[in-house]
Amino acid sequence: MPEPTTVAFPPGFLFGAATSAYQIEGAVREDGRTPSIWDTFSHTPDRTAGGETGDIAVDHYHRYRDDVALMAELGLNAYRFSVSWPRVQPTGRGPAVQRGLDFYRRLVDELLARGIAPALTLYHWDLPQELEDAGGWPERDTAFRFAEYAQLVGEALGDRVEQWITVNEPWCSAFLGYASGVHAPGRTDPAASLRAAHHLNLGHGLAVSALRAAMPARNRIAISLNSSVVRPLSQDPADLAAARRIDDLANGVFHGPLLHGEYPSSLLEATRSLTDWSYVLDGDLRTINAPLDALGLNYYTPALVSAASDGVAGPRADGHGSSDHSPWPGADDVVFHQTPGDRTEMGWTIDPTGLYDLLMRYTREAPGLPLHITENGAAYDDKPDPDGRVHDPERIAYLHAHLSEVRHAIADGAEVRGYYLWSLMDNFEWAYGYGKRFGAVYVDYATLERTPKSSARWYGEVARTGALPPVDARV
Ligand code: IFM
Repeated sequence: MPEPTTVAFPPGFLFGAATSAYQIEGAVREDGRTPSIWDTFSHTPDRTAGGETGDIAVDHYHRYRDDVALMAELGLNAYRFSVSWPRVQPTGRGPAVQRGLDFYRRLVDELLARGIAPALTLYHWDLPQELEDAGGWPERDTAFRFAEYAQLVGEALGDRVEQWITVNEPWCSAFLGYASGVHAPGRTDPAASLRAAHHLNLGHGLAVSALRAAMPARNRIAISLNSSVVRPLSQDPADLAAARRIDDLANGVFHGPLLHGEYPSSLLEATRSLTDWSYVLDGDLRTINAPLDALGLNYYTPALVSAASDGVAGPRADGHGSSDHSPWPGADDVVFHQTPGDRTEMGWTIDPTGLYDLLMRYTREAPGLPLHITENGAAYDDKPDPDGRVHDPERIAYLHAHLSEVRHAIADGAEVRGYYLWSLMDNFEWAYGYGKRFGAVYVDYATLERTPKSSARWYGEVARTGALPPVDARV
């Protein structure tokens, strides 16, 4: 019998971890930072589990040096983080606050000194509250405010950060924020959510040109989409049409204008009763369609859908929190089914083939565009053993299976350049509070002490060697 072999990744492949500002930084009132929509939302009764907030989070603002040292010790060669907009530009307008920028400059310098490539996300959901008070993402002006903020950060950090991501998961901002209301700002207005989606797209496009003007040409700009793999329950034409509708709302609404310069006509048709799309002004699609240097994909689980037999869907098993309001505008007659298979603590079915399918889809739709998996990971109910160690074999199995599919896609022609595990450490999981642990590093929330789980050591070894060990050697 042949010896089991390791599976090597291409030289220079980035093995990183990802976080976002509100989920880890804390220090919400320091150095001139003002509230974002997530501060307001999490401080509103009944919006987050147990009323938990990101006030302290995991105190990364004060512990960033130790966190970077830990990443280096583990062996990671890349780190994706986000900049808190209200820390840098508190009201969402006007000049930058130097102390806010200085924090990110110190963080980036620390990363570079340890050989870890920074990947900076400009918007991971923390809109300055003042901009929401002025109308938020459904308002066109927010897109222009975002481009101005992008320029400020580009000017300050463009000399040392080469990888830039404009917006993280605009789907969540638009549809969880403005349609189902399970995310900040908690509005439940389907028409507004579609306007928000367009203005997030426009903000991205305007930010791309602001960044290109402000930064050295070598820097690379991307966007991170939580593109869904949408599967029909059957080949029945009604189920295929349902899958198409959800695919338009999950994917087409973003990669249509971003990659092809137009919204899918089927999306415009299906949402006609909610909106006439008249806020898509001349030139917007050209702005949004600005060439990208890479595409970021965040993948967790596929969606399985069918048409409702009586035309009315029951409760949605779409994994996006519970709300009486759907995050799928104009698709109330689509049923979401639980995909069979093992699930993570989020209730999300584990299906690594979805990641392969997604990578191959983008390889077909955007040939030659480098792809980065900017998030992938799993929440488990991790607990320290009596000896203080945290063993998480399920997470190792999850990572192994997904990284194998990444390698499989590379072998089949996908230009994948990097993979970022979500998340570096346990943190504030939005409406779920601190109850869902996605970290490779365990955080004791009473002491804020960090303990690498066995998956962190395992993943560090993958990063160090650039290869996946044989499956049997994974735990
Ligand atoms: O924690 C989030 C992250 O902020 C965005 N993508 C999904 C993760 C897990 O839910």
